[in-house]
Amino acid sequence: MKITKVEAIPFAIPYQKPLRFASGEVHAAEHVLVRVHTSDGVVGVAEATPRPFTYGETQPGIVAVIEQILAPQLLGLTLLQREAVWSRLHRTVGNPAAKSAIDIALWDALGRTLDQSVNGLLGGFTDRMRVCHMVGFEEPARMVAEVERMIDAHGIRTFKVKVGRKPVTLDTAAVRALRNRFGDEIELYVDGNRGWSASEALKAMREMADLGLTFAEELCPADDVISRRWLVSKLDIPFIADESATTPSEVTREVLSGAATTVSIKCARTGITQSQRVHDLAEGLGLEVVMGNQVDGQLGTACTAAFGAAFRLTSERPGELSNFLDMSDDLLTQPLVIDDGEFVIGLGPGIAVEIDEEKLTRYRLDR
Ligand code: MUC
Ligand code: MG
Repeated sequence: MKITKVEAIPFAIPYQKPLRFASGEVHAAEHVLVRVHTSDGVVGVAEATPRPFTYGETQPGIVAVIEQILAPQLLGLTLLQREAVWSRLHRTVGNPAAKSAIDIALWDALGRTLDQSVNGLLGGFTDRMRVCHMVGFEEPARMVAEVERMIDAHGIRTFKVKVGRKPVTLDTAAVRALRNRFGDEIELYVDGNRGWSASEALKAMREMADLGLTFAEELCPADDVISRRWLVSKLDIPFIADESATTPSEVTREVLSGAATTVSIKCARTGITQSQRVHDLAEGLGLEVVMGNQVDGQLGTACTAAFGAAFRLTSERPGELSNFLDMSDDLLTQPLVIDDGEFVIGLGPGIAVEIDEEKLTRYRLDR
């Protein structure tokens, strides 16, 4: 079970439809496939998603930090030494996506070695997750059409709508159009990706007070410390911390200071090991959680679903598991399926998905 090699392979797959939100936009999955090899000949896989507008990481940067700094420190450790792995990864600050992909690939390799699913190793609560789809910035009519497509084609009934544009009426009109068209048939919540000031956010939320939103996520900058607490104290729905709570200690700080009441757990930035800690912390503090999405491809989504379904708390809410549907292709031998609004996770070894080597050859950027 000793780690013998860690590969970082950049690849690019275009989106059929870009996702636009307040902090940036994604037109192609310019991700990094991480493969951890062991002395038993097992290979664990994971996907790192560079999100420079959130964490400062880029695709070449992720490849470089893995090849030059992170991987050499892990060689010779075993798959069971995850605490030692994280203490070595923590010698380098930042780089959450690079570190998380290594951690996920280790878990995948461990599952394959033991012939057990990662879902089962973590908790095995259920084998399915209800799905929430993220709707990016468009004209209201196009956002309505996208929701209609997701309901008709996949039975999805929960939608996270991106907000944070100025003037706020651009977004409030879009959310209202969705509620008017679909009524109580759908659940809606909003994510501002830090786009508004606290006062703009409050104005927008008051304009949408009659729309039955479940949550508001990251509406204004976390660094606006007092304004943000003021905003959260004025809202009558839970406030999800996403970019402001990317580690267990940030979760503690945000929640205990009154700057958030709910947490987004993203395996893409806390891997499996640290996501488990965020989960345990949230459970101990009595918080609702949402399994979030870093605009992941199918490999990242399969990991999020395996993790989310492993625990009661994380499987209670629909997970954000569907934005890979907008990609033109992916790397897996068997595409993931969302049917009747549900994602049924594989219970094969590891994360229970396989990389299609021909597709990897087609999309990799390093050969
Ligand atoms: C989200 O919840 O904010 C979009 C950008 C990003 O970093 O994460 C996604 C979704
Ligand atoms: Mg968010």
